[in-house]
Amino acid sequence: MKLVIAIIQDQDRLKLAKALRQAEFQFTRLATTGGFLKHGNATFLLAVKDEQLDQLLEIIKAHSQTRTEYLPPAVASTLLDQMPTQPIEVTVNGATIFIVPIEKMIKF
Ligand code: 2BA
Repeated sequence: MKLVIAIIQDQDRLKLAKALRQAEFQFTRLATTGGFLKHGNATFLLAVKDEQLDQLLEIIKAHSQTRTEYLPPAVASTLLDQMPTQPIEVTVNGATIFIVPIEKMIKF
């Protein structure tokens, strides 16, 4: 079994949750915040059998979208060590996914 930790953009959380339910995946959804942009994002936790992994990744890929953000110089200067002269372009991936082995899963 694997634990899939998927960080996706807030705008995609509802459609991804719906698709996961339709495919009968169990999941936990956390409201999280990106350390750089300090925007809300969503983190999904899913424990799945190894043979379900490809299907799960396809669903996440199909329901998460890469977007470009433009940070005004004044906002960017609070995140970086310098004051840029132009807005900073930031590409936010549709999903950042960590896959880790599960030694044991227990429910009481
Ligand atoms: P944030 O930390 O808010 O980062 C949003 C986007 O800002 C990132 O998109 C990246 O394009 C950019 N970015 C992050 N740190 C930067 C820096 N020091 N300098 C310049 N640009 C920077 P993604 O890489 O697609 O990440 C989207 C979200 O996924 C992140 O939101 C964070 O919540 C999570 N994430 C990404 N990589 C991670 C990692 N290695 N560990 C834990 N969480 C991660």
